[in-house]
Amino acid sequence: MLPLNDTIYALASASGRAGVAVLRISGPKASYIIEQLAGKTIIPRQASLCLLRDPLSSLPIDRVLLLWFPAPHSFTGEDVLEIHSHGSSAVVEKLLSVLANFDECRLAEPGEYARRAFENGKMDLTAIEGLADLINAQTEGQRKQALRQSEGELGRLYENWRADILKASAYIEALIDFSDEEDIDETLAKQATEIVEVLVRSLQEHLVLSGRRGEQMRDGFRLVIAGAPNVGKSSLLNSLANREAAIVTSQAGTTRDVIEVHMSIGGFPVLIMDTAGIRETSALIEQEGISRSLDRLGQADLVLWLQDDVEQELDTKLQTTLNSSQCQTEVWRILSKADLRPKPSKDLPAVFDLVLSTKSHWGIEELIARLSDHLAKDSQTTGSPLITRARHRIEVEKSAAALQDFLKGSMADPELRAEDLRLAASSLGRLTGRIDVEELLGHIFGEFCIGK
Ligand SMILES: Nc1nc2c(ncn2[C@@H]2O[C@H](COP(=O)(O)OP(=O)(O)OP(=O)(O)O)[C@@H](O)[C@H]2O)c(=O)[nH]1
Ligand SMILES: [Mg+2]
Repeated sequence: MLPLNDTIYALASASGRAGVAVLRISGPKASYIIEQLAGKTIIPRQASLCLLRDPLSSLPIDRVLLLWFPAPHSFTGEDVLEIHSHGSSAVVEKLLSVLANFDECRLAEPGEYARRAFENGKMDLTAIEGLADLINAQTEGQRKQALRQSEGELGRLYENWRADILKASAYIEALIDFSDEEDIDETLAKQATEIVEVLVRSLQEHLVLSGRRGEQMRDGFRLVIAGAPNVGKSSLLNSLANREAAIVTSQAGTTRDVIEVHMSIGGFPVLIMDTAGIRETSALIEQEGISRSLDRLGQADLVLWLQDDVEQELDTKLQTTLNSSQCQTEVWRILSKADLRPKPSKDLPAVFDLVLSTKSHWGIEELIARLSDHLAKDSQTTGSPLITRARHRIEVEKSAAALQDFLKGSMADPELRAEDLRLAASSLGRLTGRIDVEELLGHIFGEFCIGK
């Protein structure tokens, strides 16, 4: 771990030419730095216009705005100084080199400000993860969810649950102490059980409600385009992406690798995957491509199954494909190349959800509108905050399993029941960073760039 008593500094705004650049200094030397550069003390939390001078030469550096946040009322919980200077690289370089001349003052490591905020109890781990997501948010839905999490909503939920588990633990500990008085024992066991029953319901509801929705919002909803060769899958990908992302030819078996395109549909992040057409083949490369298609179908959140024909045997083909890929998710059946049919909408068999033609750009808008509705329904961000990471899901599942062990187990072994509760509480504690998280920290803070 890096020493916490160093004063750290970094450019908080993006590098490159800009109107204004923001440098952030955090640590015990910050107030000394103000005096040395500005030649005066300044009022906390008020913008002060100052001419900064290099303390070695007394020559002016830049006229800047200073913001001064004395500890503990700052982002990191330490003394923090923000310098809003002119945004040229010359000004920024000069300021950084002047700061480097101060003793016990060094450039911050990536994520070090957030780490100090965590160490000083300013934010729990889920809030820090939310902050990383907020900085990286690319769609409106991601922004909303990340903001809620960075404000500590998820952390508070987990901490409340952990407090309830500790309450139940206290009853069990008391039961261990009074173990010779039967009626007291019974009451204590009953009180602990009541708390745990409510908790199990809440945790399970949280898992079910979140489904994969929180993770989808963060990592993207996985939309897989699949079907037989040559039905127009790659053409559909290109139409949706509005660019020639995949090669289209009249030859069946054109696409071999999975082609991924990230895009935003109705404010939601979507990862669209175009896959190799599925058929029996002896060609080695194509076989590998098809095995990748099946793989992606197994992980899909929604499948667009394309057909350019309406033959009965295609139903069997779809079914076999879904079985062999272990695809559990919703499938929309789409009749492609509608321009080749005389009256596309009238002879549409009921099995199809949609008809489209990429050639005449027909039905594409409707598909996007339906996807947009589907995502909105699937990702409502009201109600309790959602699980956004696999790390959260795993710990909540572990905690729920330990609580169920508690309910299933016998009260004749109170020590074992106490251990169930301890396990349940420590899973939740790891989520907010209350306990043994050292090994996790490097990973989480590594997501940040320098200056955050
Ligand atoms: N008439 C018509 N032709 C289309 C349409 N969409 C695609 N095609 C043609 O169908 C052929 C196959 O298109 P692709 O998009 O490469 O089909 P694919 O499903 O990706 O094929 P594979 O990658 O081989 O599995 C090309 O010649 C396209 O020009 C359409 O809406 N109407
Ligand atoms: Mg293709």
